Order: sequence, then structure tokens, then C-alpha cells
Amino acid sequence: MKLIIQIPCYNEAETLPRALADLPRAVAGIDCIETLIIDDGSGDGTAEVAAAHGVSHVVRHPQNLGLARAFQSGIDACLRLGADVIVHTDADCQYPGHYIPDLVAPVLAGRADMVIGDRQVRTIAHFSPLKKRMLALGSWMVRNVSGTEVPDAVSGFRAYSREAALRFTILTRYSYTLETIIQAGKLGLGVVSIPVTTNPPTRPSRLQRSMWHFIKAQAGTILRLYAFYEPLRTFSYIAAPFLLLGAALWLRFFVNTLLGESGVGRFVQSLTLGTGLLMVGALIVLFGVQADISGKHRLLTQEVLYRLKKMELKRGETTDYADSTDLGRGDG
Ligand SMILES: Nc1nc2c(ncn2[C@@H]2O[C@H](COP(=O)(O)OP(=O)(O)O)[C@@H](O)[C@H]2O)c(=O)[nH]1
Ligand SMILES: [Mg+2]
Repeated sequence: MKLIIQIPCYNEAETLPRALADLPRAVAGIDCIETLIIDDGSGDGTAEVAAAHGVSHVVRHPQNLGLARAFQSGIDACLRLGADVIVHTDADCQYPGHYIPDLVAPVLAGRADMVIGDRQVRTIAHFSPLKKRMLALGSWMVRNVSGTEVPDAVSGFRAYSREAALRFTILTRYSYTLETIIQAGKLGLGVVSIPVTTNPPTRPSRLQRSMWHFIKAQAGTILRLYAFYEPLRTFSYIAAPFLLLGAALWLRFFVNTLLGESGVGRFVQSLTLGTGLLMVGALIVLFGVQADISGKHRLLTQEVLYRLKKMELKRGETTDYADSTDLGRGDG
């Protein structure tokens, strides 16, 4: 059994050595542990520092492509390198390495394809109440869409089985953390959470530059993922006010007619408005149906990609699925 620990890095030369030193040297049930960093266009010599500290593999993006792309590049590289289990952790020492055996255990036991380190956000002192609430909202939305029971959906401290790694296709730019859970839930992969504690921050978050930036990103991601993975529901919610208001205006007319009020004349304006609203509502629902059909096609494409990756990996080909022009890999 081969475990690859992957760490995404964007200018992490300072904290990476500590993060690497914190990784376990042995894990029960694992014969071989390798490390892989994704240097996402760092300008501070992160890749060189990684090589000097004995990292087994370095994947390099010539420019900064963001965490979601880095995650996908890392997963693709791990698959090519024959990983049976992949652990993803951060370079800023947020996650204590001694939890890695606990993360890996459910995958090794065949109980899960994805194990998430639950940071128990409520207990983290340096997170503001607003941030905690936004994180809780994100996790709730993900539970709702994915049908899983994940308490801490944005935690980046995770273990994936090879099967899960093959299955994921990250499509949004911002949050691979939320998207992987939704895909896992929809694909019927086993998702398990284990409680972990976190280390105090070593530096301010790079992903959340400010509270306002965080709220904007989180709200945008939640809305987009909802529309993406539950299109019919999303469009129905949008259509509901139009349909309800339109129906109410027509109802008013019928009730008044039944009560004996004669003539359409008095209602012409409200009925015109009601008809317009009903038509807009119906159109929005139709968009939802269309989006739902597109979603089914996406599932088919995902299945085809999964089989293709499996075949190519079996043949030992080295195609990069994330973006063949962006990724240059050098083993360091
Ligand atoms: N590949 C890549 N990694 C990033 C980027 N921004 C942050 N990271 C990495 O993602 C991990 C988490 O980032 P961090 O700033 O600690 O965000 P936090 O999760 O909010 O604490 C670290 O290992 C960073 O190096 C980026 O643009 N690209
Ligand atoms: Mg951090």
C-alpha cells in the first residue's frame, strides 16, 4: 500500500520545512510513504526548499492557477505515481501530522473513500463568530446537496482512496473542498469525518484575504454549486415567487367572479400582470429542466473520464488530465 501526502504550496518556503518535519514516517497498514508538493507558481523558491528537504515529487505550475487546479494536478500526479491512498494537507502547519494515520485508517479498512478531518470549528478561538457562521452555512449547504453528514466541509485535511481520486472532476475554480464532497455524495462514495485539532496560525490565511472577500467567495461558491448540482431545485426556487404571485392574481379574479362581480374589465391590469408573471415563472422552470438535462450529460462525461483515466493509468500513460499545457512535473 502506497500513501502519497500532497501539499499545495503558494510561496510556502518559510513554513514548508516545518510542515514536512511534522509528517509521520510510518503509518500502520502502509508500506511506502511519499510526499508530493504542488508549487503553484511560487516566487520564493518553494520548490527548491521542498527538494532540499527530501520531498519525493514536485509538481510545478509555471504561474499561479489557484488551489482548485493545484489540487487536481496533485491528484492526477498521485494517481500516475501509483498511490493507493492520498492525504492532502496544508503547508502552513495548520493540521498536525500525527492525525494522518487516523485519517488513512478508514480508507485502509475499506470503510470510506474520503476521510475529512473535522476541525471542530466552534472550538477554534481565532475564528470570528461571523466566519464560524459562514463556515457552518457552507457545511449545511454541502450536507443538503450531497446527502452526506460532513460537519466541516471546507477542511482541507483529508484522505482519499484511489477510487475517489479517479472519480473526482473538479469544475469550479474556487472550492474543490465543497465540490469533492458533493461529487462523493452523488457518486455514492463513503465519506467519513474524524475530529482533529488544529495548530495556531503561523501566518494570515492566503485564501481568505479579508472577511468581506471570504463572505463574497463563500456565498458565490455556495450559490454556484447549488445551481450546478441541483439545477431543477435552484431554478424552481427562483421561479416560485413569480408563479405564486401570478397565480394569486388569477385566483383573486376567479374568487371575485364567483362572488358575483361581473365583467373582466376591472381586472384587466392585474390579469395581464398575472399572466406575465406566470409566463416568466414557467420559463424559469423550463431553464431548470434544461439545466437538469445538461447535468445528466455531465454525469455521463464524468463516467467516461473515469473509465478513460483508469484505462490510461493501466497502460502507464502519462497524460495530464488537468491541463497538459500548465503542468510540468519534475521529481525532486
Ligand atoms: N496551489 C495553491 N495553493 C494555495 C494557494 N493559496 C493558498 N494555497 C495553499 O493552500 C493551503 C491553505 O492556504 P492558507 O493560506 O493556509 O488558507 P487557510 O486554509 O484559510 O488557512 C496552503 O498550503 C497554501 O500554500 C494558491 O493560490 N495555489
Ligand atoms: Mg492556513
